[in-house]
Amino acid sequence: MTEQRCAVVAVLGAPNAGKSTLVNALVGAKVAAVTQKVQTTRALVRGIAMRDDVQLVLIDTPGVFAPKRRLDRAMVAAAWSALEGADVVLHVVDASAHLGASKGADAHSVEDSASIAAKLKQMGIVSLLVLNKVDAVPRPALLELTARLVEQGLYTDVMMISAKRGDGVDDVAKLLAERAPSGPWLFPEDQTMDAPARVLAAEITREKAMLRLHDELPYDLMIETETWEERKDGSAKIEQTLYVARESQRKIAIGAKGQTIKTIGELARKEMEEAFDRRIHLFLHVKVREGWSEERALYKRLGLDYEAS
Ligand SMILES: Nc1nc2c(ncn2[C@@H]2O[C@H](COP(=O)(O)OP(=O)(O)OP(=O)(O)O)[C@@H](O)[C@H]2O)c(=O)[nH]1
Ligand SMILES: [Mg+2]
Repeated sequence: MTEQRCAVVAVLGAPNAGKSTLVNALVGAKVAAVTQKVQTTRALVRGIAMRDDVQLVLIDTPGVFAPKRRLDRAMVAAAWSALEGADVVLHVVDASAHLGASKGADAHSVEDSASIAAKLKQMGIVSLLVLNKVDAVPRPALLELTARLVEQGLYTDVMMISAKRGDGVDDVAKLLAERAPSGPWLFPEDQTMDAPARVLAAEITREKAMLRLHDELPYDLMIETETWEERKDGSAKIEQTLYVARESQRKIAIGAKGQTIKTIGELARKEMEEAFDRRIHLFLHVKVREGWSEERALYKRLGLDYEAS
């Protein structure tokens, strides 16, 4: 038998760069929530992929940005902690943000991305540059941007991809497999993620809730899977609570005649049935929990450091 090879890959980048989209595409299954809002990913998510008999353990991280609140600080600290034990670092950069940088969110993305590059340099870490969202960028501008980023001398390789369309994703997998050191696989061959099913179930619902409620309460949502009951017919009954910070938000989340929460629940249930390959009975409750983002226990559950500075 030939020696096994395995690469632990840290996927770093500014918020909204497309890190989770890329990890899902590499794994070939949904392991991480994706939305058009920044700060979707809150803790480290591991996706596992096999390529040419090489195991790729992809660590999706929260976007790195200048943190203000406690939760922000813990998320950014978690992102950097992904470097510990990583064999390869991917720096995912949103090419379309760099070319539209006059707008607010895009300007943030460029700044955050530059500070990631600076910190990697300071730490003496070389990474692979993944220029994402090339589907949204004209070719000449893309080449000019690439030249500018490569000039910094921080990257061993540059890949231009569209994680959303899947363009170039296989090239990323191939390169990662080539760079993988010898070492035993860390997970069984057929496993695609290491989070328990109830965590994935909560992430699925949070994604649907964020997509539905993004104008009203993008960041003030937390979902917990309270119960998971196996039924004799092979289906599962899942009860989840969607926590919001204020009573006014609870009304928004429920919507007129309960229509909003019903829609969120239907979308989440459909995706769970696909993810878990079985029938799901989903029950969603909405509760107010003031100051949940300051609760110590929550950080522990998400694997975040409450005291992160
Ligand atoms: N046009 C285009 N959009 C993309 C591409 N990849 C991702 N997106 C979109 O960019 C947005 C952010 O994607 P995510 O994968 O959630 O980004 P992220 O880096 O994980 O974001 P955070 O977890 O918030 O840090 C979503 O609306 C995606 O659909 C791409 O290749 N092209
Ligand atoms: Mg993400």
